[in-house]
Amino acid sequence: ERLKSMPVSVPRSQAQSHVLWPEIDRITAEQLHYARQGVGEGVWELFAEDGEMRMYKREEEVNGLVVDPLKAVHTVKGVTGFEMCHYFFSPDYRLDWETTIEQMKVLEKVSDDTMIFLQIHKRVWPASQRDALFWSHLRQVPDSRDPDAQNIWIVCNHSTEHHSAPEKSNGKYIRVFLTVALVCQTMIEPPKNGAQITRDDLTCKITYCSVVNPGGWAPASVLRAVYKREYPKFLKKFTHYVYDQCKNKPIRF
Ligand code: 18C
Repeated sequence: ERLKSMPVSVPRSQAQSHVLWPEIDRITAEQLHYARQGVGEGVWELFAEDGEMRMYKREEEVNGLVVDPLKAVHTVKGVTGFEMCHYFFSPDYRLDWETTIEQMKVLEKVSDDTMIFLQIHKRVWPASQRDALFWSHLRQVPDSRDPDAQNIWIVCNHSTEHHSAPEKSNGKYIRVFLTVALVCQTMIEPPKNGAQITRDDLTCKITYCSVVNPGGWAPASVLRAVYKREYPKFLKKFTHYVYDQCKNKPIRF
C-alpha cells in the first residue's frame, strides 16, 4: 500500500523546492531557446573570429548604457558538452580560467546543480569597480529532435538578490546585471567496428550568449573596447583550459 502512494518520478533537481526555482526554470528554458536560434538575418554583426570560433554582437543601449548582446559559437574536439559545462559551472575551477575576477564567493549552495555567486570584478579605468550577484544553474537538456539523445547541457547565469549580499545601492561597487548561457552539445563520430569511443571521436558544439548591463555610468567607448578584448580572450582561454583538464581523463558524458 505504501509503495502505491509513492511518487512515480524523482524530482529532476533538488533545487525545485527553492523560492527561486520558477524563475530559474523559466529563464533557463528561455536562454536555451535563444541560444538555439541562429545568427542569420543580418541582425548580428561578426566582430571576432579565430579558428572555429565566431563572435557576434548587436549594438544596444538602455537608458544610455551600452548593453550589447553577444552570441558566440565555437567547436572544440576531444571534449563533451557535460565536461565544458561542468568546468564553467563549478566554483572549484573558476579562478583558473576567469581573468576578469578579483574575488568569488558562493553565497548559497542551493543544490549540486544550482548556486548563488557573488563576484568582484577587476576595475577598468576610468569606471568604478563592478560586482555581480547571480544564480547559476547546470542542467541536462532533452533534445526534442532526438529524444534518446541526452547530450546537450546548459549553464545559465542570471542576476538575483540575496540576503547575505551587500545592498547594491550602498555597496562599494556598482552591480552589473547579467544573463549568460553556455549551451554545449556532444557530437559523436561512431568508431569503426564497434570499437570503444575515444576522445578522437568527440566534437563539442558550443554556443555562448551574454547580456551584461553595466548598472551605472561607464564610457561607451571604453566598455566596447573591453568587450571586444575580453570575450574572445575568455572563450579561447576557457575552452583550452577544459581541453587540457580533460585530455588524460576518462570521458564524462
Ligand atoms: O561568462 C563568463 N563568466 C561567468 C563566471 O564568472 C559569469 C560572469 C559574467 C561576467 C560579468 C561581467 C562583469 C563585469 C566585468 C567588469 C569588466 C572586467 C574586465 C577586466 C579586464 C581586466 O557569467 C565569462 C565572461 C567573460 C567576459 C566578460 C567581459 C564583460 C564585458 C562587459 C562589461 C560590462 C561591465 C562594465 C564595466 C565598466 C567598463 C568600462
